[in-house]
Amino acid sequence: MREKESAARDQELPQELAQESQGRGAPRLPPRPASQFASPEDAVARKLAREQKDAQVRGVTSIQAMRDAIKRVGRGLPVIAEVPRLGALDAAAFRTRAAQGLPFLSSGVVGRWPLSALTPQTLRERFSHLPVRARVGDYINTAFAPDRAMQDMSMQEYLELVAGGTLDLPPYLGNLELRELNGLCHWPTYFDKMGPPRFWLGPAGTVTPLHCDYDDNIFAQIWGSKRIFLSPPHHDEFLYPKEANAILFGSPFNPEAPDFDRFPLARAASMIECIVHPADLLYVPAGWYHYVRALTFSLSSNRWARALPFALNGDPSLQRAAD
Ligand SMILES: O=C(O)CCC(=O)C(=O)O
Ligand SMILES: [Fe+2]
Repeated sequence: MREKESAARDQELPQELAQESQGRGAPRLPPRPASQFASPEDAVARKLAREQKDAQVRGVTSIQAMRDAIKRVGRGLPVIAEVPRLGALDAAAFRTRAAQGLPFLSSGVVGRWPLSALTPQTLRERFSHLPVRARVGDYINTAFAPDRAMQDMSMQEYLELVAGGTLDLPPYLGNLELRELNGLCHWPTYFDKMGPPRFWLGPAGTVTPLHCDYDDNIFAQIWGSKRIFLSPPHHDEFLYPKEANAILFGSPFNPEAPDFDRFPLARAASMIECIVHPADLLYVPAGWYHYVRALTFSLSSNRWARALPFALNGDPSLQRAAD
């Protein structure tokens, strides 16, 4: 069943993420955001409506209560210096482990996907016609702004654009739905309810700046490697977070080039570094901050749960009465 959740409930730049196949013919990209034309009252009403919908979908009383609970639980977590590596996990083993509230890597799942056996050349041969939307320009410092620069093009044009490899910060296909690739990935049913697969494609040097998503996340590294920094949810007090929407907070702190003059509190934040390699599956619990840089040409895909985070262990005080 295709869940009712569409582009409107997505995490990063909700309006522009999902590629809707509108009727027959080639899939088209959704329209760009029009939010900058809304009045302040409209913007507030929209934000409230979205927050209520987000809470309803996750079956929680409110997103704010869920965020607070995640941080409260975070304070009781053991401190970890590295992300543990586990083998393949069935759904029961995954859930038991995820309930500990800590990130972990698992191998033995992603490497079996047909997409893992393909190569970037396949994108040229079989998927060059796909419409894609690239993050362009200085997309780090504008990452969570609704009007950041994006460029629509075909997959072929994107691959040509980045083939030269001259830019410090290459254009990035981040957080796209590419439905044509879904059949090549066999996601385990770790979450009872999950959003559609998202794809992240680009050459070495693409960056997703520090942020946290308030949903549990399974992140599959398909081709290439990425460096990821992780920081626990309650360390937001050291990370100068800014709300992009109720379930997405961005931080201006760069763990790869720490500027402690500008962000002195960040000295107290723990930053756990991990490298994801092809065939790794990384579990990022809801509320954990993460910063991601591609070390090579890379393709990743992730899915966010749309449910009460595992770390909250079914906390009844957060559960919403049936609507
Ligand atoms: O791979 C990336 O660049 C970012 C991924 C991410 O932020 C996520 O999966 O939540
Ligand atoms: Fe994220």
